[in-house]
Amino acid sequence: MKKLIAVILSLALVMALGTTALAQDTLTVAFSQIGQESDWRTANTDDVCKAIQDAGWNLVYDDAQQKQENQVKALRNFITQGVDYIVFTAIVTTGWDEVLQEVKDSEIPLVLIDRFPQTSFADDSWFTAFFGGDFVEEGARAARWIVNYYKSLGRGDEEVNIVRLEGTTTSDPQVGRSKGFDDVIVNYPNFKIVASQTGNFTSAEGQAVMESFLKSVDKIDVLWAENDQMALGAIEAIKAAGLQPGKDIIIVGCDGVKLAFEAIVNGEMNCTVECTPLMGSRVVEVITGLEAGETFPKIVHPVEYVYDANGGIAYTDDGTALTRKAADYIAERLY
Ligand code: GZL
Ligand code: ZN
Repeated sequence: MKKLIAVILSLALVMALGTTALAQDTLTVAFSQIGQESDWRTANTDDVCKAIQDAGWNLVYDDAQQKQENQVKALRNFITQGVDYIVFTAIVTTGWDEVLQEVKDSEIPLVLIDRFPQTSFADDSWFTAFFGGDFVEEGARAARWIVNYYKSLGRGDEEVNIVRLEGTTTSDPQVGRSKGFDDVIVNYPNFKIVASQTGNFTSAEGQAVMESFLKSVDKIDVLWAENDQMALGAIEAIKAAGLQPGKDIIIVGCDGVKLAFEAIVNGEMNCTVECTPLMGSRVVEVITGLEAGETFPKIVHPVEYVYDANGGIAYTDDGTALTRKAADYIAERLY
């Protein structure tokens, strides 16, 4: 009889442990990342991966090295592995319908960050939540800053020639920032974009395209670079041409990375429009919430600012938000 009780007790124990072990079975979160093209991207990768690991979850990470086909492969691998969640930022806006239909069919929840993929799906049930910059607004802020900067110098009526370094062609930030900038600058006919070409968000390509602008454009007053990395490359080209970046050519970037703050503080750059890469806490918040059965607003943009040398330039369409002095915030810049 004693033996029988011992057997029943040990069975019950195994059952209990078994279920608790199952319940505590850690989540596996997969992250399809674009590549390593900029300081922004590196900061985004580090922040999201650290947050997932700090949450105690298993991380499955894939770096697509700037190739869309690698992201498609990664998404398919995630489905095969049966991960619990997929975190995804799309290198370009198009070409995702087929693989995102497969993700939808797998019923693995999709958490979108950073760059948004266009799809032809009938509704937005294919993703749980998006968190990332408002790229159209970021482009508009750059244009508003340029106009208001010249106005602050009493030079708002001058003929101002602008050259633009575009981001990765057809990526969400390139399409959005270009549109946002165009939609504002069109209201100021004396501010003209005289050349616009992609530098693919990298400093090397930004430098090369700026070299070609310097050879082909007679008078360049302003450079608008759709990310700071390209602006930093362009600064090298401007110096090599014997010109003073930040003075002979006004330079506006986007992201708000530390190297841009340093360039502004040392007078080689004039402004950067912030686009935060720090999305890890939001990813953990959404996944934790989804685990508890919560739902989330589909599109959420972080609060973002604009930084320049002296502060005080208006950059929102109602003119209420004013730029921050980069020197006052450089200490907290970790990326
Ligand atoms: C913006 C992000 C862009 C950054 C670039 O959210 O997708 O990609 O602006 C990065 O620096 O390469
Ligand atoms: Zn938006």
